[in-house]
Amino acid sequence: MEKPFSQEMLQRLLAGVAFVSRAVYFPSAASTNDALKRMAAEGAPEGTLIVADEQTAGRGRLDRRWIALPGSSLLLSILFRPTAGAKHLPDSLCRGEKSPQANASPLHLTMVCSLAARDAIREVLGLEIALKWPNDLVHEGRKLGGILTEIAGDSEPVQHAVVGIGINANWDPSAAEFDQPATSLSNLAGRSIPRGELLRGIVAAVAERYAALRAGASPAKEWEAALETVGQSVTVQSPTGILEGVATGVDADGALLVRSADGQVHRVVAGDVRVRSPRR
Ligand code: BT5
Repeated sequence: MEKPFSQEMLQRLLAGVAFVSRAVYFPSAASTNDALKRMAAEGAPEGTLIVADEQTAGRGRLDRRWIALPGSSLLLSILFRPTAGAKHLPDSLCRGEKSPQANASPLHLTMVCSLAARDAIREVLGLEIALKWPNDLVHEGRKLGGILTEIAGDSEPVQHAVVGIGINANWDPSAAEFDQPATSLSNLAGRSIPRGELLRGIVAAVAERYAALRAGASPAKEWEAALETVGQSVTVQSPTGILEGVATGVDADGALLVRSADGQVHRVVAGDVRVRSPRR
């Protein structure tokens, strides 16, 4: 195992990233998302971050497990308060209008964080990865990371959201029995991954992309271009059932557009996607 993170190291790594209001290190946490959700409920400000070296109950969506070899992954959660700062606007200006903040749906935050991770992996390691709708970081069909976006309550615009990012850095998960093949950054790079440098790169990229989102720019088009899912024949398992078709793109809200054999285009907002045939 490589050198663990520490509180001092976090402080040093994240110094100068204006978005970060507080960064807290846990050698071990049940789940960084759960720990940050508790801090959020107690009033922690936007830009609070938790980083852990180990999770004893790391989670994916739908309470699936997120597995990580201690000390060899990036495990972090970031707190967003997309509506903070909009309070001073008089009701007359907000009523019926979509304020820029209202664009920060959970899926928009997933887009921001997954694109930021992709950018930092490119910049720090020179590796080109892809994204898979809605929340996976992948390389040639192998999953190397995932994003878990959770909001307080289920109302939009989002009051606060905790986004968890898990990335396989310096371990080999390829023999693990997950529901899709797995890989890691060290497998792809063939060398050890500087986790601290990557962490800083990801948080700095999140800060930049989140500022653009709050200014009203949707990341949906860029996200669509990064999704390996688009252009593929897919089977989508969603809360409303199973759908087969061709993924043709995403809309401005990030919903996946799937054209079924009868020509109808379906809008999918949540679910799991399996690619049935490689891109032609
Ligand atoms: C995800 O869920 O991919 C979101 C993962 C988010 C993890 C971070 S770590 C920091 C923060 N704190 C938490 O507690 N969670 C977040 P989902 O799309 O539901 O995928 C879960 C599935 O991925 C599992 O059912 C496994 O099949 C597979 N899986 C689990 N661990 C994996 C790993 N290390 N690498 C690749 N696949 C994995």
